[in-house]
Amino acid sequence: MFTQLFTALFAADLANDDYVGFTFFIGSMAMAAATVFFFMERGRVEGKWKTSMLVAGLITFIAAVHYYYMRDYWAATGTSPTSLRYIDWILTVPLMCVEFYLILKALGAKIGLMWKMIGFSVLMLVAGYLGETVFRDSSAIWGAISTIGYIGILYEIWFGSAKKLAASAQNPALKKAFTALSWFVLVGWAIYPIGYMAIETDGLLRNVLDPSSMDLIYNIGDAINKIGFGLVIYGLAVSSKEQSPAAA
Ligand SMILES: *C/C=C(C)/C=C/C=C(C)/C=C/C1=C(C)CCCC1(C)C
Repeated sequence: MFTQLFTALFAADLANDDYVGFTFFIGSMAMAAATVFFFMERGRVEGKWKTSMLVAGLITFIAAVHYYYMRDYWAATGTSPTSLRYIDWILTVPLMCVEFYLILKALGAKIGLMWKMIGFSVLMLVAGYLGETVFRDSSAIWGAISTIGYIGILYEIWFGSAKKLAASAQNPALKKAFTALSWFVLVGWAIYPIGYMAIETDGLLRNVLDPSSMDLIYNIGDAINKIGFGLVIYGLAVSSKEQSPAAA
């Protein structure tokens, strides 16, 4: 009975030297734990931060479910779960753009800013997916197209209207959180193109990186970015409570 239950729940098999597999298992558990945390803590924060906390929890929840499946896929095939990976990203990366909008909304951010950032993220991910699947032999070109979307998001938060709105904020905690999130996008997200460059046909780092390091790099990136992002928002939500309400 117990063994049957165990096999049903943990059908995936993990070899002792499968380090990429380790990160799939750790990733699925870490995302699940973070989801519980963000949903539970949501009840503790001030009303205006509840939506941001909900979205932070949704991001890790969507990732937790995909990691559960990616983990099994990797364990069964030893190959990249590319489609599951990009389905996860096409849902979670736009939600991270929504987080920027939610933080800046009280400062007068327009909904167009959110859609612009989402548009850039879709370009980034669709091009990346095509480079990893249909047009793998010309992955470098698709990687370059994808980078245009990435730079679009970077421009918006480091120099564009998002940056200007954040600079106008009175709340120092909000400014700090915005800067932290911007660093996540600049440094944390830059991890992904490095993984992509492991593609064996024409990846720029194919002579340095083993093809399997792509999943290792993506998994580390996801844990840092999705959980870290949520924690910054949580920190902002909690710190605002400690200040006088007028300071927001
Ligand atoms: C939670 C998932 C996140 C934050 C995923 C982010 C993914 C990227 C920033 C991917 C970027 C890519 C490029 C900039 C060029 C090469 C192709 C990609 C899709 C790996």
